[in-house]
Amino acid sequence: MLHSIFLHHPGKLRFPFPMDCSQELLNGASESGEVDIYPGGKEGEAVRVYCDMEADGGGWTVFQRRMNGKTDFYRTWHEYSVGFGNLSEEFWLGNELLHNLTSVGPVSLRVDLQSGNDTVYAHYTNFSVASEERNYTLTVSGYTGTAGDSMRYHSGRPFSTRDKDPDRLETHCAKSYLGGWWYKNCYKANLNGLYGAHNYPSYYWVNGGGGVHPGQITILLQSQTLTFTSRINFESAVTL
Ligand SMILES: [Ca+2]
Repeated sequence: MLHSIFLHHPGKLRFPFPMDCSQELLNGASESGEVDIYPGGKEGEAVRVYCDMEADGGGWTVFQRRMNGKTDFYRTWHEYSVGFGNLSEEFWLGNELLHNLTSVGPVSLRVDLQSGNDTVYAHYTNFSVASEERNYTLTVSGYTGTAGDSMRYHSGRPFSTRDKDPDRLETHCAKSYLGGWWYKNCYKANLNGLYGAHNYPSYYWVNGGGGVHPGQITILLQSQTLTFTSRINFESAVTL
């Protein structure tokens, strides 16, 4: 009872209009699920997202998930810009939102790859995506993890899709590898590529001489400045 009063009384919330899932974590939400966030502040529009409150301390805004291959990821520039799919299953939240979320301050990126019972991850302390005028160019650095650093190869690259290849000097990689991504020539990570095919063009994550084609992928974002453990304080407060 007290729990629900605490959660739903805006005056009690530290962030009544959370800008991302890390603020929602600080509001006391301790279970993963769908939440409205306000990336543009309280005057801006609400955006429905899925918050992961379990991985690495929680507070992660899930940006992409693939789990069953039901959603087509071979999409247009516009579709990647505004986002597509279903928050409870597979989706891409959208490049415009990705730019907005990563332009307010330091943001961490986490990629979780799962195949059967095997899971690996890649964590980056610095992640940002430029504006559409700059073709959503990727900046990523500061790797730690168990998956290998396959994203660094893509840092500095524009996004490209089946209908738009900002870098015309090289192969139209989005067409060759059936996804939308920050392709170079062409990839070491291809997390929006064709789902479930177990051969080279469909590797999601190239690591050394091999590749990973996992059954489940999630891409998570977190504001670096808001990685706290205050959830513990909240939990002790509501059990009074
Ligand atoms: Ca190209």
